[in-house]
Amino acid sequence: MPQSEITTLEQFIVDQQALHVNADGSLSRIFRAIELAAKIVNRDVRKAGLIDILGEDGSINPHGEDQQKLDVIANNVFISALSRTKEVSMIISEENEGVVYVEGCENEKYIVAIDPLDGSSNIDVNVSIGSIFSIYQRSNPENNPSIDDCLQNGDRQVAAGYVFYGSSTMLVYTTGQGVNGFTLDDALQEFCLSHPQIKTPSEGGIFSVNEGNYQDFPTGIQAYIDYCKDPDKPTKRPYKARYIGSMIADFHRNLLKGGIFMYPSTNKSPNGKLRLMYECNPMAFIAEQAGGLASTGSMRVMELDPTELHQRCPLYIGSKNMVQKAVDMLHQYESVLVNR
Ligand code: P6P
Repeated sequence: MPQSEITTLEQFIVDQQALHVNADGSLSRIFRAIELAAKIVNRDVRKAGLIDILGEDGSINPHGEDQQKLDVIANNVFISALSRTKEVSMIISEENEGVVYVEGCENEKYIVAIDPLDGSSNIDVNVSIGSIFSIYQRSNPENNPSIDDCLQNGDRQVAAGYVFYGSSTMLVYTTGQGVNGFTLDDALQEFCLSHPQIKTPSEGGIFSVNEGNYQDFPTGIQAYIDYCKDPDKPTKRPYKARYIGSMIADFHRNLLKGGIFMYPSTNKSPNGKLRLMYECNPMAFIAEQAGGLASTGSMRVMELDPTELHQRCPLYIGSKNMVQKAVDMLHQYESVLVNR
């Protein structure tokens, strides 16, 4: 790409800010902080095998899960970078039980929800992982900050995105004006616009689900998985089964090529496994902005009003016709776990 055609994330942020006459630069400062954190985490992820940061940290996260060392490093990096912007009053993180109140920023207007390193169980086996973020404005910044400010549904997000530490490192995000992808040029250490205005195909040939849980899925989802596997030339089935065990990797491939990612409810996890505030909502914002769908099976993910910081919800996300088909079959069989 000729040098003159490179658009860096920094320039893109400046250009986007210029489009909003009332923009005061505070959201831009948050994006710059996320960019810096992404570069630091990328550096550590890329050398994880060379220095002693692989494996478990020995501590337990709020959900009773063993924390990987890189989980802790990534969490500290993102919280530090966001706090230093002086634009963020509260941070919600998968790695922190409660709200992180940023000292001296009680009356700042932004809240950021993060999964600092999603898929961390894959770190030690060199499988792609990622960081996810979701940004809200406080409904009442003049009031004392509280958890109530944080419990907003996904339709109220002002921005959302993910950093994908894959064969290349990408930052993909939306502010509601479409979805743009930036690839990190290692030599320049700049995220450069590589995927402008991403649109996801309405149909796809990939389904992503942990079939190890098949017996425990709602009947309608079992039927949809069987449908994906049934040979049918006109609809180009059987679809390809692709499941990496790292949502960002599965989501990103399906976003570009077309496909559906599912994490249904099961007996063991009646609300699925994935977290609403910092996994499902940000990915749903991106999916819908790219022309796809994101459903809990009962409603659009972004309509679900949160009641807890770390609540889970079932997730069906990706190409709109595939998601619609899966949800239709779920309802058609009318078999929710509670009635089985
Ligand atoms: P399972 C990683 O832990 C994660 O949160 C997602 O990134 C991934 O898609 C999912 O869990 C994998 O869960 O139960 O299939 O191993």
